[in-house]
Amino acid sequence: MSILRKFGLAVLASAAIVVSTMSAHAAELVLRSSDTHPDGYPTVEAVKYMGKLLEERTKGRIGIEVFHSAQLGEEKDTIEQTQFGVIDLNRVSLGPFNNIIEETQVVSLPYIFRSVDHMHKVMDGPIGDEILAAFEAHDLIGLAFYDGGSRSFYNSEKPIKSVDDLKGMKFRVMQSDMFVDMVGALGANATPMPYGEVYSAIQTGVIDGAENNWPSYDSSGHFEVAKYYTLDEHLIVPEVLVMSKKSWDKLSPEDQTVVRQAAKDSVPHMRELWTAQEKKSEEKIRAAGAEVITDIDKKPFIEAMKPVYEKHVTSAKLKDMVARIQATE
Ligand code: GTR
Repeated sequence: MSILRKFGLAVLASAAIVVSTMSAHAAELVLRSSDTHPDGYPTVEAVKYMGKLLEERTKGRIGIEVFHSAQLGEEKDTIEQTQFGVIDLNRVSLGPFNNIIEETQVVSLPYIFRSVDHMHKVMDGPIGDEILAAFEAHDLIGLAFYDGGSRSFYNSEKPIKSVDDLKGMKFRVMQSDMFVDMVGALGANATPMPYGEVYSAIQTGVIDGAENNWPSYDSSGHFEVAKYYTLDEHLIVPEVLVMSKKSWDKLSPEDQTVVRQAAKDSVPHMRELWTAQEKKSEEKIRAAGAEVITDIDKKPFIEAMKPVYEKHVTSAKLKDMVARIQATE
Protein backbone atom coordinates (compact mmCIF):
# COMPACT_ATOMS: atom_id res chain seq x y z
CA MET A 1 0.00 0.00 0.00
CA SER A 2 2.73 2.49 0.85
CA ILE A 3 4.35 1.85 -2.51
CA LEU A 4 1.02 2.40 -4.23
CA ARG A 5 0.65 5.63 -2.27
CA LYS A 6 4.17 6.88 -3.01
CA PHE A 7 4.05 6.12 -6.69
CA GLY A 8 0.39 6.83 -7.26
CA LEU A 9 1.05 8.67 -10.50
CA ALA A 10 3.42 6.10 -11.91
CA VAL A 11 0.92 3.43 -11.06
CA LEU A 12 -1.77 5.39 -12.82
CA ALA A 13 0.32 5.43 -15.98
CA SER A 14 0.41 1.68 -15.93
CA ALA A 15 -3.27 1.00 -16.31
CA ALA A 16 -2.83 -2.74 -16.05
CA ILE A 17 -2.26 -2.64 -12.32
CA VAL A 18 -4.75 0.04 -11.40
CA VAL A 19 -7.49 -1.45 -9.30
CA SER A 20 -10.53 0.75 -9.34
CA THR A 21 -14.17 0.43 -8.66
CA MET A 22 -16.01 1.02 -11.87
CA SER A 23 -19.68 1.71 -11.55
CA ALA A 24 -20.04 2.62 -15.18
CA HIS A 25 -18.73 0.11 -17.66
CA ALA A 26 -20.81 1.31 -20.55
CA ALA A 27 -21.14 4.98 -19.70
CA GLU A 28 -20.15 7.52 -22.38
CA LEU A 29 -18.58 9.73 -19.74
CA VAL A 30 -16.80 8.13 -16.81
CA LEU A 31 -15.78 10.60 -14.10
CA ARG A 32 -12.56 9.58 -12.34
CA SER A 33 -12.83 10.02 -8.59
CA SER A 34 -10.05 9.91 -5.99
CA ASP A 35 -10.13 8.74 -2.37
CA THR A 36 -7.33 8.00 0.07
CA HIS A 37 -9.38 5.32 1.83
CA PRO A 38 -9.63 1.62 0.92
CA ASP A 39 -12.50 -0.01 -0.90
CA GLY A 40 -15.47 -0.52 1.41
CA TYR A 41 -14.76 2.63 3.48
CA PRO A 42 -17.92 4.78 3.84
CA THR A 43 -16.62 7.64 1.68
CA VAL A 44 -15.62 5.26 -1.14
CA GLU A 45 -18.98 3.50 -0.99
CA ALA A 46 -20.86 6.81 -0.95
CA VAL A 47 -19.20 8.00 -4.16
CA LYS A 48 -19.90 4.62 -5.78
CA TYR A 49 -23.52 5.06 -4.75
CA MET A 50 -23.54 8.53 -6.31
CA GLY A 51 -22.22 6.90 -9.50
CA LYS A 52 -25.11 4.46 -9.50
CA LEU A 53 -27.60 7.30 -9.13
CA LEU A 54 -25.91 9.19 -11.95
CA GLU A 55 -26.04 6.19 -14.27
CA GLU A 56 -29.72 5.64 -13.53
CA ARG A 57 -30.62 9.28 -13.96
CA THR A 58 -28.68 9.77 -17.22
CA LYS A 59 -29.73 6.39 -18.65
CA GLY A 60 -26.15 5.21 -18.49
CA ARG A 61 -24.55 8.26 -20.14
CA ILE A 62 -22.56 9.36 -17.07
CA GLY A 63 -20.88 7.17 -14.46
CA ILE A 64 -18.11 7.33 -11.87
CA GLU A 65 -14.98 5.26 -11.43
CA VAL A 66 -13.60 5.42 -7.89
CA PHE A 67 -9.83 5.11 -7.50
CA HIS A 68 -9.58 4.21 -3.82
CA SER A 69 -6.56 3.57 -1.56
CA ALA A 70 -4.71 6.73 -2.69
CA GLN A 71 -4.01 5.20 -6.10
CA LEU A 72 -4.06 8.68 -7.63
CA GLY A 73 -1.84 10.11 -4.88
CA GLU A 74 -1.98 11.73 -1.46
CA GLU A 75 -4.72 14.27 -0.76
CA LYS A 76 -2.65 17.45 -1.21
CA ASP A 77 -1.41 16.27 -4.64
CA THR A 78 -4.81 15.01 -5.78
CA ILE A 79 -6.33 18.39 -4.91
CA GLU A 80 -3.89 20.04 -7.33
CA GLN A 81 -4.62 17.43 -9.97
CA THR A 82 -8.33 18.08 -9.54
CA GLN A 83 -7.76 21.81 -9.96
CA PHE A 84 -5.89 21.05 -13.20
CA GLY A 85 -8.66 18.76 -14.45
CA VAL A 86 -6.53 15.59 -14.41
CA ILE A 87 -8.92 14.13 -11.80
CA ASP A 88 -12.66 14.83 -12.16
CA LEU A 89 -13.93 14.19 -8.63
CA ASN A 90 -12.18 14.12 -5.28
CA ARG A 91 -13.38 13.13 -1.83
CA VAL A 92 -11.12 14.78 0.74
CA SER A 93 -11.06 16.13 4.27
CA LEU A 94 -11.44 19.90 4.59
CA GLY A 95 -8.10 19.93 6.44
CA PRO A 96 -5.84 20.02 3.35
CA PHE A 97 -7.94 22.95 2.02
CA ASN A 98 -7.26 25.12 5.08
CA ASN A 99 -4.16 26.77 3.58
CA ILE A 100 -5.94 27.39 0.25
CA ILE A 101 -9.55 28.37 1.07
CA GLU A 102 -9.88 30.43 4.26
CA GLU A 103 -13.57 29.64 4.80
CA THR A 104 -12.72 25.95 5.29
CA GLN A 105 -10.62 26.91 8.32
CA VAL A 106 -13.66 28.05 10.27
CA VAL A 107 -15.36 24.65 10.19
CA SER A 108 -12.00 22.96 10.86
CA LEU A 109 -11.35 24.90 14.07
CA PRO A 110 -10.82 22.75 17.16
CA TYR A 111 -13.99 22.42 19.25
CA ILE A 112 -16.00 24.70 16.93
CA PHE A 113 -18.82 22.14 16.85
CA ARG A 114 -20.51 21.01 20.04
CA SER A 115 -21.51 17.69 18.51
CA VAL A 116 -21.88 15.88 15.20
CA ASP A 117 -25.54 17.04 15.15
CA HIS A 118 -24.40 20.65 15.47
CA MET A 119 -21.95 20.09 12.59
CA HIS A 120 -24.75 18.62 10.43
CA LYS A 121 -27.02 21.62 11.14
CA VAL A 122 -24.29 24.06 10.12
CA MET A 123 -23.06 22.17 7.05
CA ASP A 124 -26.61 21.43 5.81
CA GLY A 125 -27.55 25.13 6.09
CA PRO A 126 -26.46 28.49 4.59
CA ILE A 127 -22.93 28.37 6.06
CA GLY A 128 -22.34 25.01 4.36
CA ASP A 129 -23.58 26.52 1.08
CA GLU A 130 -21.22 29.50 1.44
CA ILE A 131 -18.29 27.18 1.96
CA LEU A 132 -19.22 25.01 -1.02
CA ALA A 133 -19.46 28.18 -3.14
CA ALA A 134 -15.99 29.32 -2.00
CA PHE A 135 -14.37 26.43 -3.90
CA GLU A 136 -15.21 27.91 -7.31
CA ALA A 137 -12.59 30.67 -7.09
CA HIS A 138 -10.05 27.85 -6.75
CA ASP A 139 -11.04 25.93 -9.91
CA LEU A 140 -13.18 23.47 -7.97
CA ILE A 141 -16.92 22.94 -7.54
CA GLY A 142 -18.00 22.02 -4.01
CA LEU A 143 -20.72 19.37 -4.35
CA ALA A 144 -21.48 17.96 -0.89
CA PHE A 145 -20.17 17.40 2.61
CA TYR A 146 -19.61 13.98 4.13
CA ASP A 147 -19.02 12.94 7.74
CA GLY A 148 -15.61 12.48 9.31
CA GLY A 149 -16.67 11.83 12.90
CA SER A 150 -14.53 13.38 15.60
CA ARG A 151 -10.75 13.15 15.73
CA SER A 152 -8.74 12.31 18.85
CA PHE A 153 -5.07 11.71 19.66
CA TYR A 154 -3.45 8.27 19.62
CA ASN A 155 0.14 7.42 20.40
CA SER A 156 2.59 4.58 20.93
CA GLU A 157 4.04 5.78 24.24
CA LYS A 158 1.57 6.22 27.08
CA PRO A 159 -2.04 6.84 28.05
CA ILE A 160 -2.68 10.60 27.76
CA LYS A 161 -5.17 11.83 30.31
CA SER A 162 -4.58 15.58 30.37
CA VAL A 163 -3.07 18.45 28.37
CA ASP A 164 0.05 18.13 30.53
CA ASP A 165 0.59 14.56 29.33
CA LEU A 166 0.91 15.86 25.75
CA LYS A 167 3.90 18.10 26.53
CA GLY A 168 6.85 17.52 24.22
CA MET A 169 5.24 14.67 22.30
CA LYS A 170 5.37 14.50 18.51
CA PHE A 171 2.17 14.15 16.49
CA ARG A 172 1.45 14.00 12.82
CA VAL A 173 -1.22 16.41 11.57
CA MET A 174 -2.83 16.92 8.16
CA GLN A 175 -1.09 19.46 5.95
CA SER A 176 -2.78 22.52 7.48
CA ASP A 177 -0.95 25.33 9.31
CA MET A 178 -3.90 25.64 11.66
CA PHE A 179 -3.49 22.04 12.82
CA VAL A 180 0.22 22.64 13.42
CA ASP A 181 -0.76 25.55 15.69
CA MET A 182 -3.45 23.44 17.37
CA VAL A 183 -0.92 20.82 18.47
CA GLY A 184 1.57 23.55 19.44
CA ALA A 185 -1.05 25.22 21.63
CA LEU A 186 -1.30 21.95 23.58
CA GLY A 187 2.46 22.00 24.23
CA ALA A 188 3.23 19.20 21.76
CA ASN A 189 5.10 19.26 18.42
CA ALA A 190 3.31 18.81 15.12
CA THR A 191 4.66 17.29 11.93
CA PRO A 192 2.47 17.81 8.86
CA MET A 193 2.72 14.66 6.79
CA PRO A 194 0.74 12.80 4.08
CA TYR A 195 -1.60 10.17 5.51
CA GLY A 196 0.15 7.27 3.78
CA GLU A 197 3.44 7.95 5.59
CA VAL A 198 2.04 7.94 9.12
CA TYR A 199 2.11 4.19 9.82
CA SER A 200 5.83 3.79 9.25
CA ALA A 201 6.61 7.14 10.90
CA ILE A 202 5.00 5.87 14.11
CA GLN A 203 6.56 2.45 13.75
CA THR A 204 10.06 3.87 13.38
CA GLY A 205 9.56 6.42 16.17
CA VAL A 206 9.83 9.50 13.91
CA ILE A 207 6.58 10.59 15.58
CA ASP A 208 4.83 9.37 18.73
CA GLY A 209 1.40 9.35 17.21
CA ALA A 210 -1.30 11.07 15.21
CA GLU A 211 -4.97 11.92 15.50
CA ASN A 212 -8.02 10.62 13.70
CA ASN A 213 -11.53 9.15 13.95
CA TRP A 214 -12.37 5.49 14.72
CA PRO A 215 -12.77 4.30 11.08
CA SER A 216 -9.46 5.82 9.93
CA TYR A 217 -7.60 4.68 13.07
CA ASP A 218 -8.87 1.24 12.10
CA SER A 219 -8.47 1.11 8.31
CA SER A 220 -5.00 2.72 8.33
CA GLY A 221 -3.84 0.09 10.83
CA HIS A 222 -2.44 2.88 13.06
CA PHE A 223 -3.99 1.19 16.11
CA GLU A 224 -1.45 -1.63 15.59
CA VAL A 225 1.48 0.72 16.20
CA ALA A 226 -0.15 3.34 18.49
CA LYS A 227 -2.43 1.65 20.96
CA TYR A 228 -3.24 4.53 23.34
CA TYR A 229 -6.33 6.41 22.10
CA THR A 230 -7.50 9.43 24.10
CA LEU A 231 -11.01 10.56 23.26
CA ASP A 232 -10.47 14.30 23.60
CA GLU A 233 -12.41 14.84 20.34
CA HIS A 234 -10.61 18.06 19.47
CA LEU A 235 -11.77 18.16 15.86
CA ILE A 236 -14.98 17.46 13.99
CA VAL A 237 -13.77 18.20 10.47
CA PRO A 238 -16.30 17.70 7.69
CA GLU A 239 -15.20 15.96 4.51
CA VAL A 240 -16.05 17.29 1.07
CA LEU A 241 -16.71 16.00 -2.41
CA VAL A 242 -15.39 18.39 -5.04
CA MET A 243 -15.37 18.36 -8.82
CA SER A 244 -12.80 19.89 -11.10
CA LYS A 245 -14.20 23.11 -12.57
CA LYS A 246 -12.62 22.07 -15.89
CA SER A 247 -14.67 18.84 -15.90
CA TRP A 248 -17.77 20.66 -14.64
CA ASP A 249 -17.61 23.24 -17.44
CA LYS A 250 -17.72 20.43 -20.01
CA LEU A 251 -21.16 19.32 -18.74
CA SER A 252 -24.43 20.76 -20.01
CA PRO A 253 -26.39 22.81 -17.41
CA GLU A 254 -28.88 19.92 -17.20
CA ASP A 255 -26.13 17.40 -16.46
CA GLN A 256 -24.59 19.77 -13.90
CA THR A 257 -27.90 19.75 -12.04
CA VAL A 258 -28.05 15.94 -12.15
CA VAL A 259 -24.45 15.63 -10.86
CA ARG A 260 -25.05 18.09 -8.01
CA GLN A 261 -28.27 16.35 -7.01
CA ALA A 262 -26.72 12.86 -7.11
CA ALA A 263 -23.92 14.13 -4.83
CA LYS A 264 -26.46 15.59 -2.39
CA ASP A 265 -28.50 12.38 -2.49
CA SER A 266 -25.45 10.32 -1.55
CA VAL A 267 -25.14 12.18 1.77
CA PRO A 268 -27.86 10.40 3.82
CA HIS A 269 -26.52 7.05 2.56
CA MET A 270 -22.98 8.09 3.58
CA ARG A 271 -24.14 9.10 7.06
CA GLU A 272 -25.77 5.70 7.60
CA LEU A 273 -22.64 3.87 6.47
CA TRP A 274 -20.54 6.14 8.66
CA THR A 275 -22.48 5.50 11.86
CA ALA A 276 -22.31 1.75 11.30
CA GLN A 277 -18.57 1.87 10.51
CA GLU A 278 -17.75 3.93 13.62
CA LYS A 279 -19.30 1.20 15.77
CA LYS A 280 -17.61 -1.64 13.88
CA SER A 281 -14.19 0.02 14.03
CA GLU A 282 -14.50 0.82 17.73
CA GLU A 283 -15.40 -2.81 18.50
CA LYS A 284 -12.53 -4.12 16.40
CA ILE A 285 -9.96 -1.77 17.94
CA ARG A 286 -11.06 -2.44 21.52
CA ALA A 287 -10.99 -6.19 20.85
CA ALA A 288 -7.45 -5.82 19.47
CA GLY A 289 -6.34 -4.54 22.87
CA ALA A 290 -6.04 -0.79 22.37
CA GLU A 291 -6.19 1.25 25.56
CA VAL A 292 -9.00 3.78 25.12
CA ILE A 293 -8.99 6.73 27.52
CA THR A 294 -12.51 8.10 27.80
CA ASP A 295 -12.40 9.87 31.12
CA ILE A 296 -11.16 13.21 29.82
CA ASP A 297 -11.85 16.70 31.11
CA LYS A 298 -12.17 18.59 27.82
CA LYS A 299 -12.26 22.05 29.41
CA PRO A 300 -8.46 22.60 29.55
CA PHE A 301 -8.20 21.34 25.94
CA ILE A 302 -10.85 23.83 24.84
CA GLU A 303 -9.21 26.70 26.75
CA ALA A 304 -5.81 25.92 25.25
CA MET A 305 -7.28 26.57 21.78
CA LYS A 306 -7.80 30.32 22.30
CA PRO A 307 -4.53 31.32 20.55
CA VAL A 308 -5.50 29.18 17.55
CA TYR A 309 -8.75 31.13 17.18
CA GLU A 310 -6.90 34.44 17.67
CA LYS A 311 -4.32 33.64 15.01
CA HIS A 312 -6.58 32.09 12.38
CA VAL A 313 -9.90 33.92 12.75
CA THR A 314 -8.76 37.42 11.88
CA SER A 315 -11.05 38.95 9.23
CA ALA A 316 -14.55 40.29 9.97
CA LYS A 317 -15.90 37.67 7.57
CA LEU A 318 -14.40 34.72 9.46
CA LYS A 319 -15.30 36.19 12.85
CA ASP A 320 -18.89 36.53 11.72
CA MET A 321 -18.92 32.93 10.50
CA VAL A 322 -17.63 31.69 13.86
CA ALA A 323 -20.33 33.71 15.66
CA ARG A 324 -23.04 32.32 13.38
CA ILE A 325 -21.84 28.75 13.94
CA GLN A 326 -21.81 29.23 17.69
CA ALA A 327 -25.34 30.68 17.52
CA THR A 328 -26.66 27.72 15.50
CA GLU A 329 -28.84 25.60 17.77
C1 GTR B 1 -9.28 10.84 7.46
C2 GTR B 1 -9.95 11.54 6.31
C3 GTR B 1 -9.03 11.55 5.12
C4 GTR B 1 -7.67 12.08 5.48
C5 GTR B 1 -7.11 11.46 6.74
C6 GTR B 1 -5.85 12.16 7.21
O1 GTR B 1 -10.14 10.86 8.58
O2 GTR B 1 -11.13 10.85 5.95
O3 GTR B 1 -9.65 12.27 4.09
O4 GTR B 1 -7.73 13.46 5.60
O5 GTR B 1 -8.07 11.48 7.78
O6 GTR B 1 -5.67 12.28 8.41
O7 GTR B 1 -5.03 12.55 6.37
